[in-house]
Amino acid sequence: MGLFTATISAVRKGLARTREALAGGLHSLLQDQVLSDALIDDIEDYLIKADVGVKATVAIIEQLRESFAAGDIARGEDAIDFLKTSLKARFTTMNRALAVAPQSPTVILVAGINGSGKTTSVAKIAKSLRDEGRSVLLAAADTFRAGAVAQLEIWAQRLGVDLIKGEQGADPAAVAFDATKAAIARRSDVLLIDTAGRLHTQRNLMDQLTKIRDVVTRQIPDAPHEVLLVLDATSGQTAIAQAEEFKKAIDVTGIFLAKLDGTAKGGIVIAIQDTLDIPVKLIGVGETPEDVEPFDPDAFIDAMFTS
Ligand SMILES: Nc1nc2c(ncn2[C@@H]2O[C@H](COP(=O)(O)OP(=O)(O)OP(=O)(O)O)[C@@H](O)[C@H]2O)c(=O)[nH]1
Ligand SMILES: [Mg+2]
Repeated sequence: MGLFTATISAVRKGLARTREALAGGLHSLLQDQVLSDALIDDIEDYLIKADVGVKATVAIIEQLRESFAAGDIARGEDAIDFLKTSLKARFTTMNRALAVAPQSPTVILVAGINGSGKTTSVAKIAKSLRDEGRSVLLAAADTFRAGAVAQLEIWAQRLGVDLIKGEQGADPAAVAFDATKAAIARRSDVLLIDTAGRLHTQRNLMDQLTKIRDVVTRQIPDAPHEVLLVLDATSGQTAIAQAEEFKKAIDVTGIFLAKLDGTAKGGIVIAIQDTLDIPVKLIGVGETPEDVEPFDPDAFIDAMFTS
């Protein structure tokens, strides 16, 4: 059984801003209109503004122009259906389920730049897994930022899950080591490791991340089973550049795209699909632990366009 089998659909609420800007804008532009080259130019602008990315936009607009020229599409409204179908078609089949270890614990390492939403995302994953009846252990391996351990500790208390921590300034790899040992001893189903925010330019901090991974692997050879990179959807195309850099340091297995509710540029999911060969696995659509959804491309595109 995969993780995250039972979550409440929050994606529509989370995409409200994107839907308003993209679908709302396109709808007023195209409703009761006969399609034209000028309107197709405007559609192109909307896709770029929604952060769909140049690659997808150029390809889709080219197809749209061809279909328009061939007389296959004539009405403005039909162009929206065309966009939905073309956007959905860009998502190749990728395994978007969280990895599950053949033998517990499943270890999930969470990384990303400062403030991207890591700790909140850890709380969200912990809650969903706990609600599915799994035992969850948290590791507060952000010993760098003052208050970081306390922040995760509060989530642990609220959610009723156990936490392994070190003192502020302690070696985060030592915390990860202790937590892995504890997860094995306690027969936890899942160990979630929260880490400090870091930039790829901070060499020592990037090395620290690989050190955290290595101490886990030393105890459980096939772990971490998942390295989730938390990206902030509001940071737009720079999120993609960050992912490229993290990939160089550590084998990122999935993306948790946080803060989709805070942006009208939800099209970033398509740009990620087009440029990175890392699947978006989960999306964050708010600040509470309930605000998480497994990423489903078709449902996502529908939510982007359906009012
Ligand atoms: N609207 C919204 N806010 C979010 C989401 N995820 C996280 N946040 C907010 O983003 C801010 C930063 O979140 P954290 O979880 O502390 O981020 P972090 O990556 O752990 O930060 P550092 O540990 O300082 O690097 C907080 O105010 C969160 O409530 C989301 O999906 N939607
Ligand atoms: Mg944090």
